[in-house]
Amino acid sequence: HTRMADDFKSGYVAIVGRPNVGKSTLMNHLLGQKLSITSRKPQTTRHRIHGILSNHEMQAVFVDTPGIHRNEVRAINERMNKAAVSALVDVDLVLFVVDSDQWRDDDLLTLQKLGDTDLTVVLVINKSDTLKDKGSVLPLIETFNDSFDFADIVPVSALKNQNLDRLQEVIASHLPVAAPIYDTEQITDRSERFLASEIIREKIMRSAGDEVPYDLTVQIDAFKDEPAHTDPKTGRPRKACTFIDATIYVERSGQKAIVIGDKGQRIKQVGMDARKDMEQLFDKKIMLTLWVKVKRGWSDDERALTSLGY
Ligand code: GDP
Ligand code: K
Ligand code: MG
Repeated sequence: HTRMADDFKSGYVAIVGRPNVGKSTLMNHLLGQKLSITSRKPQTTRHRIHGILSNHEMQAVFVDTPGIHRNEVRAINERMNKAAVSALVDVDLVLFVVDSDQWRDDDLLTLQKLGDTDLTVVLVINKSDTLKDKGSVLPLIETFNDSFDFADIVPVSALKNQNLDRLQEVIASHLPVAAPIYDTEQITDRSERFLASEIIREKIMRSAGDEVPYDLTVQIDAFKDEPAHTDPKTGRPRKACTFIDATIYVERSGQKAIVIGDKGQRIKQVGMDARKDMEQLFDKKIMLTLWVKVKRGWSDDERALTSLGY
């Protein structure tokens, strides 16, 4: 048990910005753990998730948000918008993330919303690895600086882990002196059950690419930890293992066929990839069983959304 420094800092840090600028990648790489799922598709992140970074001087509780969507009519998008906005209530710091190569009016629009608050905002210019000429980021800085009073500006590459140490220092400098919010051993506020369903969803989104919309969801039907034991029949030692049964819900039978794939190839690969990630994240042996079912119109149905945990 080590004694906490008197000037230990802690607080909530919201990561906001347009879809696909790299918010989830940034959180994962700051934590050194893949907690939030990522893909090239916008709207990959549907849920709010806390990622907890603790070191000897601070604890930052990152809030990865779904992007803020405009002109969305369907129930699921309204829920996502609410999650994005409510993430900003009571945070100590906002990381406003932009893509160094592809910034546009949408970014400024999100920034305007922040302008109405008195939040401390750090501009994080991500994907700096994609810039051939580092100087080309200067007009971006100028434009954004004109429209907002940032506490700091930090260029990074989340994917390549460039300048993330500097970003950590900047974050610590803006957090209030306070005791840690979560246990310093903890890395997320989410259950393994939840993380398992997100990992499966990521593998489908990545593998099925543009063929399935984001209208699919994953429900964990069973999550059973079996401790290490001696098999009563054979007398042989059995390693600890977690049995996970999950159902992938899609909206149409055509989508079901796509998720399953030719001769079941895709679902088999999804299962193997998901299991690998889970074993790494949970640090235990996993047995994963996947099912695919059609649940018509679930993303428009408030009742169904609630039963699936939104
Ligand atoms: P989000 O929608 O803002 O959460 O974005 P994601 O974290 O899902 O990332 C969107 C895409 O950008 C993914 O394909 C990432 O691999 C990619 N990406 C994220 N950060 C970087 C970066 O620093 N450099 C490059 N080249 N790509 C990145
Ligand atoms: K994304
Ligand atoms: Mg995301």
